[in-house]
Amino acid sequence: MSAIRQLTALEILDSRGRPTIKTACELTSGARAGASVPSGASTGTAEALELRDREPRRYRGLGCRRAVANVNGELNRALAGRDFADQAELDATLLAVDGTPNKARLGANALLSVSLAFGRAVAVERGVALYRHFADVLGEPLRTLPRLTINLFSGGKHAGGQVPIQDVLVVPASARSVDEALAMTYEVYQSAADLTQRKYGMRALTADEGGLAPPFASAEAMLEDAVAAIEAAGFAPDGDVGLAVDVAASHFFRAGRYHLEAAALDSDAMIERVTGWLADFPIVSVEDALAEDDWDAWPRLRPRLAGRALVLGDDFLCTNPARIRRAIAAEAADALLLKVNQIGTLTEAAEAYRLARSAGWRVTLSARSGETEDDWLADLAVGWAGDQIKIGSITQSERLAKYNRLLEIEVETRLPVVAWPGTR
Ligand code: 2PG
Ligand code: MG
Repeated sequence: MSAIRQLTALEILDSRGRPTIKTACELTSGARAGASVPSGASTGTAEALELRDREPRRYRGLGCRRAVANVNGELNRALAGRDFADQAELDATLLAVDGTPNKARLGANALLSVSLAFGRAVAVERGVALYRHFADVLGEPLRTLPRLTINLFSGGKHAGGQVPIQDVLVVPASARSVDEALAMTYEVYQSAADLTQRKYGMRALTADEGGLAPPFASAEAMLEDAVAAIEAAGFAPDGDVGLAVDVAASHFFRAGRYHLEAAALDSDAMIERVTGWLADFPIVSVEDALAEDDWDAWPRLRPRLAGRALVLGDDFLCTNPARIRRAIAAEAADALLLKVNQIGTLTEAAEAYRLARSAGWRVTLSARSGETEDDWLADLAVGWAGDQIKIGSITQSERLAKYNRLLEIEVETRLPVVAWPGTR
C-alpha cells in the first residue's frame, strides 16, 4: 500500500522547446519522485489526447498550463490522502476521474505524468531501482537489456520532409553489450557525418532526434548512404550492423495513395517497394511500412517481410490494446512499438505489452521526437525486457540521458543484451 500526500505539477520545456508537464508525487511515507512526459510529432490519430492550452499567443497554442492545473487541482484533490494497493489501482482511479475513453478531459499528458511519478515514488519507498520496480509492476523477472536501434538519418516530419521516410536507424547486431553498441554506433555516426560533408557539402546539421538530414535524392539513396557509413566505419552490414527503418507511411498517405517522391503508389505497390528494400539492404526491422488505417493491406505485408525483418507497428497500433487485439487477429504485424504516452497510463501500456507477447510478438520500447532529460524509458525497457529500444541519435542530451542510464543499469545488473534476432 502506498498513500499519496501530494501531487505537484509544473510546465517544463521539451527538446523542441515546446511545453510539456513534469509532476512530483509525494507519498505519506516521505518518499518523493518526479517524472516528465515526452511528446510526438509524427503522431498516430488513435493516440490518447495530449491536452494543450490552444492559446495562440502563448507557445502557438502548445502550452500545458491546463494539464498542469488538472494535476494540481482535480487530480490532487481526488488522489491525495488515498491509499493505493498498486500501480493498477492508481491508474484505474486516474481513468475513472478523467472519465473519457481517450483522456480528453484531463489530458493523457496529465494522467501519464501522475502514473509515472507514482511508479517512481513507490520504487523510492520500496528502496528498489526503478527498472526492478517496473519488472514487478509487470509481474515478470528481469531478463535482458534491450538491443539498441539508433537514429542515423532523418527525414519526414522530423527533418522538414526532404525525403518522406522518417528514420533510418542502425542496429549494432553483433554488439554484446550496450557499451559496445554505443561505441560501434559512434563510429558509424562519424562516418555518416563525413559522408554528409563529402557528398552533400553539408555540416552535420541534425533533425529533431539528432539524426543527420542531408537532402537525399530518394529513400533508396538514404539507405545506400547508411550502408556506405557502416562499411566506412569498418563494419559488415547485416553481420555487425543492420538497419531499421521507420517509414512512417501514414504521413505521406493521401486519398488511398502513398506519395513517395514522384510516385503515387497503391497499397500493393507500396508493399512491393518495401519488399524490394529488403532484397537490396540489410534491413532487420520495418516500422509503419503502411498507413495507420490501411488495415486490409497490413496482413498482405506481413508474410512478405516475416522471418527477415520485424513488421513493427507504431502509428498503426498506438500502444492501444484494442488496436493490438485487432492486429493480432488479422495477423497484420509481428512487433509492437510501445510508447507509454500514446496510451496514457503504465497499466494500459502493460496490457498492450502482454497482448503483444501473448501473440509471440517482439516489443520495441520507444522515446518520442520531443523528449525531456528524464530517463525513465531506460528503466522501463529493462524492467519490461524489451527486445529493442529506440531513443534517437547519440548527439543530444535528452537522448543521452537514456543511453547513459542504460550504461549505468548494465554495470549494476550485468544483464546480457537480448540476442539478435530475438527469440521470443
Ligand atoms: C516515431 C517517433 C520516434 P514521434 O515515429 O517512431 O521516432 O516519432 O515521437 O514524432 O511520433
Ligand atoms: Mg514511428
